[in-house]
Amino acid sequence: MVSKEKIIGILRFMLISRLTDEKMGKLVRQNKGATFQLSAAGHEMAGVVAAQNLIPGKDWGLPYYRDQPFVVGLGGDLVEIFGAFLARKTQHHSAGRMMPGHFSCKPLRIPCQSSVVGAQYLQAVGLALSRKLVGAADIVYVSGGEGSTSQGDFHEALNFAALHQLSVIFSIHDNGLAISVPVHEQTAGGSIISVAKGHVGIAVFEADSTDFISLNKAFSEAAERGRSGKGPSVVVTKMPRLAAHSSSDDPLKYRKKEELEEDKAKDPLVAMRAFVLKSELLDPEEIIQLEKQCFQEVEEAAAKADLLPYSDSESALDNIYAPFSRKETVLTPLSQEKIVMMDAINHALDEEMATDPGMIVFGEDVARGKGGVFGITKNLTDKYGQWRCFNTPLAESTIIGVSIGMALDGSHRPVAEIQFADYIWTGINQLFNQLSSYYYRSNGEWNCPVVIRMPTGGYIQGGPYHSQNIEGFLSHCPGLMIAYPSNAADAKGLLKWAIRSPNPVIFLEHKALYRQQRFSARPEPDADYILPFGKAAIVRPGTDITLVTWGMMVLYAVDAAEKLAAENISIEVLDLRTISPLDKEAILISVQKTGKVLILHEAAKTSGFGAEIAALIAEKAFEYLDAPLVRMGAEDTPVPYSKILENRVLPQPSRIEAELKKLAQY
Ligand SMILES: Cc1ncc(C[n+]2csc(CCOP(=O)(O)OP(=O)(O)O)c2C)c(N)n1
Ligand SMILES: [Mg+2]
Repeated sequence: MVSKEKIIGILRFMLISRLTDEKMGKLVRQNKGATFQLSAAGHEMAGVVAAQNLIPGKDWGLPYYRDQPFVVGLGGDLVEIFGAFLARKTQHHSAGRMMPGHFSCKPLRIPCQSSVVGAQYLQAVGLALSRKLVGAADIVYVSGGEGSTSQGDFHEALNFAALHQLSVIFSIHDNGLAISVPVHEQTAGGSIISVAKGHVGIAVFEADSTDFISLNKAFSEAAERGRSGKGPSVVVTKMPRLAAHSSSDDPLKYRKKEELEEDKAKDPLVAMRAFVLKSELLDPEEIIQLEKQCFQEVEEAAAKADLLPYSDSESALDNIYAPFSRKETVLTPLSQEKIVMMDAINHALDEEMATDPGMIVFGEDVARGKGGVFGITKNLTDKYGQWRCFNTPLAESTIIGVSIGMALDGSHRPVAEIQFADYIWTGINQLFNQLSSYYYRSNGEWNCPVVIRMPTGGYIQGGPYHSQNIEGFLSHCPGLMIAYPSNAADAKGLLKWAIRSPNPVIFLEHKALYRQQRFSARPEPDADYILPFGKAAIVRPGTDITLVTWGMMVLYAVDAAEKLAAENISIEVLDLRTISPLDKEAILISVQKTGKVLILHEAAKTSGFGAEIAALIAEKAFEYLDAPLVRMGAEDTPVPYSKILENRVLPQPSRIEAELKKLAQY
């Protein structure tokens, strides 16, 4: 039985959310400090009832942009909600970085939500796995509209939740429309229910937001399942969307007036009022009094929010990265014996797992004796247990989305593997649109210490899909740090820095260097060695030409420099080691000394990261140049399989030497 107070409380929260929406709508129409609104009118009952079945500050919520009622029902501060709506300097909800309706509140365990429809589901299941692994009895609530269930991420999340029997409640708000698209053009059979029911171990509840009893029963049963570790639930609730999709939308362009009128009969607030009256919990006069109180509360919150200051403009540059500084430690080799890069990486993982019980490794095929297709994570499962190094489904979006979720509660440090950099693309939304900006868009409230390792690069006859170099794409995404080591010692030191960093890091590992003996094998640094990002290495000092490069090309660069030294051409080889942060200073100092530059990378030349370096030199060291900048990269084609074709496309030592000679003679 639900108590009288609880039911009245639910009506009260529903009223507050509705009146908040009405007030916000007015502020937009009157152009009073707000330009955009996503009204939740019609969605109140599902959000509030769900919240009322959870424990604020203990359970987790990932409510989508039309789930303000959930945040209100959980006890979200109204002044903060209005403040965020007015883009003010609030403590939570991003202080004006995110559009209205994108919630973030650490004390309420609401991680910062994005605008990307459907991206929240995989983060929710990752978070639920993290909570399960630490033995917490928390529930993770995640909501989305029926349109969002068309996203692949939704289906990947259902699979992952079912696979690991996670304590997640998926609340689907079925208002029958995704902006203008009716559900019968969205989902076969007009509902996602049968798909959800097809998953083993997921409980599916159908509810209607005009029926408090059934809706509350659904959420209380779902919560009970979650609390007792019985597994995930999907609650699909029918509800009307009583307002436009947003304040920029006009429903009359795609709906008839009569339909809009009909929706009013399904208003959950009307239904809840009627329920409270019928149950004789309040009389009509008491309801009017309650409405008046709520109206007053909303007006006062809006007025208080209007007094909040705006964030100052310079703060737009704050919180791109979480602060972190670790000095380089002295490189003490364990012995003079050299190890190859793949072993150095394995040892870095092993040593960090030994010292940090929260560090976990996962990806495709990474577990047990296989240890990934390159064997980098070999035997970590046997050594540290099945949950410290585990296989994921074959789904890159899952890998990255789950990494985010697992990092959010601070109890885990995910180090995920993407089998080949070429396959990051199916996870790129989680990487570019979610992980990279979490810290920034939440104004530093949430950080995601995730490392994503990716074997990368060509020269192994991997064809178009096992040869890609993607650092240029990655470098265009603020919030990510990117390493691309050329040798075993650097790889070990950089990876250890990456794992300890509070920021998302991409760790690119060249496949052709994994076992490379002549150049990349090095004496192994001891377990304390840490190499901070952003510090290029002068691999070979020189005076005539600066050769800026990274990854596998460092090897070719050093070879070429050695050859040309015999012809009295002195080349300084600079190994960037990390793409982001970029050691601009080292580049400029070297160019100022030599006056000539070759920028060499393995990725296709056009829009490669070399273009950025060329621009840097042109901007900052133009007057030191004695010759035009030279850039060299692969041809602007995919990388073909046949060795003859691959050789033609990827940079070759003979061509590098020829370019350097030409430059020397200029
Ligand atoms: C991945 C993605 N594609 C498109 C959009 C633009 N968009 C925002 S809301 C929306 C409709 C979502 O409908 P639904 O999931 O049913 O939620 P509702 O708005 O009806 O509550 C679309 C297409 C987006 N934000 N994200
Ligand atoms: Mg919808």
